[in-house]
Amino acid sequence: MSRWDPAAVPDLVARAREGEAGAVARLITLVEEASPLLREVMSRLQEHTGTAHVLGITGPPGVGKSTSTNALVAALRRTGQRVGVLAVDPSSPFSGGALLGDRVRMGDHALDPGVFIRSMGSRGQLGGLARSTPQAVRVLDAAGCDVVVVETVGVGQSEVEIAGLADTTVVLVAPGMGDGIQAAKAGILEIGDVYVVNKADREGAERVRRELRTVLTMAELPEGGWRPPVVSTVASRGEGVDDLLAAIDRHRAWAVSSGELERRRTTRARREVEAIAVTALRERWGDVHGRSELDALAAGVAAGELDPYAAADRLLAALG
Ligand SMILES: Nc1nc2c(ncn2[C@@H]2O[C@H](COP(=O)(O)OP(=O)(O)OP(=O)(O)O)[C@@H](O)[C@H]2O)c(=O)[nH]1
Ligand SMILES: [Mg+2]
Repeated sequence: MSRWDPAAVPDLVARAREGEAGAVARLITLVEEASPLLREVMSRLQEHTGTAHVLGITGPPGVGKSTSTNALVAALRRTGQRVGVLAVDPSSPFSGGALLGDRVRMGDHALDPGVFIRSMGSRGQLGGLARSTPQAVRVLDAAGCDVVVVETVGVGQSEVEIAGLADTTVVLVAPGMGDGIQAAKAGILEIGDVYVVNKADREGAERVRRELRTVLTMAELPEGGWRPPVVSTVASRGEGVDDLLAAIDRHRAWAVSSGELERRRTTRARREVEAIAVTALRERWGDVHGRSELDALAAGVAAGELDPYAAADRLLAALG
């Protein structure tokens, strides 16, 4: 059976739906590779998606995202929920394997069949995170995950955007690094639904919490809006994790009743569709590039026979 055999898709999707880890992993690899099989995979997954709650976890490097995710997974597992974890590292090329650090910190769950953990890079990927993250979420959702946690390092704008498109976005800060003020600069004060001051065992945690509270209380809130709470945790000891889960649950209930969940999912879908369309356009563009059409147009422009706008119009017409 060839690597791209479309005949293998129905079986692969069926096995993933039964929660077979190998099949889930294979589907996410197809997502990373922007495989031509994705068209069929996504059409088969469609009717089985929409039930997972997508939890975005972001914050500066080293703030404790993986440790918190590990603790959250443990708490969710105690209530019998199935959990998917996507650790997205925008600075690394896609690898298919778990990053060493994540493997160590989430190692508690490595053998649990109710937990899927996957690291995804994005550098050099077609369509980037805007396409691959929602698609990987879709795979985990269809595989029966009740919650999908997307951990992203909050360094660049695009990562902040990805994290901000979760159903519930949790922003982590810690004393002595990326405190309240720095967080505001990084733009993460706009995207959090729940804020966590992690490393509450460290000096300065209380001050960071107060600062954050103050900033969040000052923000104007529309009628019936959501005021993000601030939760303190010591993720490495699992302290405060139940409070965090309770805050997440409250946000989820509000998002459902206010219509915000639907709005966010629509926005997420819009980005995904856009990314797929732009990628397809680029591929067709590549075909045009490869043809002699552009050469002829370029020669015409260089010779002064054609103005560049007219040439571009003809090129676009060739894209069909
Ligand atoms: N003192 C203390 N250390 C913590 C706490 N939570 C996490 N750590 C430690 O902080 C370090 C970084 O934790 P990670 O969970 O890897 O942080 P991260 O945000 O996932 O890091 P990146 O993925 O590299 O951005 C590890 O050494 C953890 O053991 C905490 O509540 N208190
Ligand atoms: Mg991490």
